[in-house]
Amino acid sequence: MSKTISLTRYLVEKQRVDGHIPAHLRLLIEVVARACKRISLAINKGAVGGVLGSAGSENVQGEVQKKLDIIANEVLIEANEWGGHLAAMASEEMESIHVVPNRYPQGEYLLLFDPLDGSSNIEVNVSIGTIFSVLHMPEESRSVQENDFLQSGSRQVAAGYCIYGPQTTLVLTVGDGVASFTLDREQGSFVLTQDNLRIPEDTHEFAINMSNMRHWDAPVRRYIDECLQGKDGPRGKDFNMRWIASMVADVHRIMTRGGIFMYPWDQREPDKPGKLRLMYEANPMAWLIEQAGGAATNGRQRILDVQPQKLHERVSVILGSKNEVERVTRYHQQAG
Ligand code: AHM
Ligand code: MG
Repeated sequence: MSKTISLTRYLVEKQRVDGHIPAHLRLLIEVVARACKRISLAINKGAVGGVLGSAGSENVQGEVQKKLDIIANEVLIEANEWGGHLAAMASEEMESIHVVPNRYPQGEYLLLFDPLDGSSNIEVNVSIGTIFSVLHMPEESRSVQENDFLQSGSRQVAAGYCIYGPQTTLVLTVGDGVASFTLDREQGSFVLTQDNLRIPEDTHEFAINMSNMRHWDAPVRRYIDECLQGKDGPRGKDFNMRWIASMVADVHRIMTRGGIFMYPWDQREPDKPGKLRLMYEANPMAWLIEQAGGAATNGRQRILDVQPQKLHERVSVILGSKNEVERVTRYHQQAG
């Protein structure tokens, strides 16, 4: 009989055998995974569960909130606030941080999440996901404040995403590689289905919203132009394109078979560095991608080295197969 390894066992072994994660971090990750299971169930019910459609409100980014955005946010908060592992949480759907209420013990970790990424795909029954990032409270900090969250991505102690697609899959790093777990609905538990995920260094597949082409900066145009010229152009090979419009799904494809994903700065909003959020979208994805042998930059700098100034800060994102990301980054450097 083949041995199945549950997420619980994987994490216990990371704690006990490898000494890689403290007990509180293990429990925190388990609670996040449990919340993802609940979100997955709500998504599966769809129209039958009355969870589709708009909630009639806007989030801090001025985006219309869907019912499932709010449900997923509440599930994550309720699951995580009483366990004693966390000091506070931050979410794409909340303007300011959610401090763990006084009636519960305060822990030493900070949790950030995009509760439901790719919300534009909810109604059309296309893959969506949850993205999360865990930081340690700074030592000197007594009562937790928003400033405590403003740490670069290189300080993350755990990061992951859960994709709600044909399967529900949790992809996780605690800093020693990337593992992926598939939800076994009969057992109600996540089962290890791939360890040590590796992203091929080269690719012939890119993911970018081509409708924004006229707004891009020169280095991004140059890269895509060269890809589009195919095997008769400077790259000497044909490229394929995919764009799901759920970062989780696009990144998951890259985790599985390589590729490059870009949501770069563009001229539509010249004062904003990009569309995607640094702290709960780009940072966790960048760390996962690096841990799987890929690379992630904002065109000029490693995403994990960006020092955040604001909780909901945005960033230009270029990530995936190492050689392609390095090429786009080089084009930015050459452009000065
Ligand atoms: P969301 O967090 O509000 O869902 O927005 C983020 C999403 C990403 O998942 C995706 O890569 C991108 O927005 C798609 O944007 P666009 O619709 O401009 O192609
Ligand atoms: Mg998102």
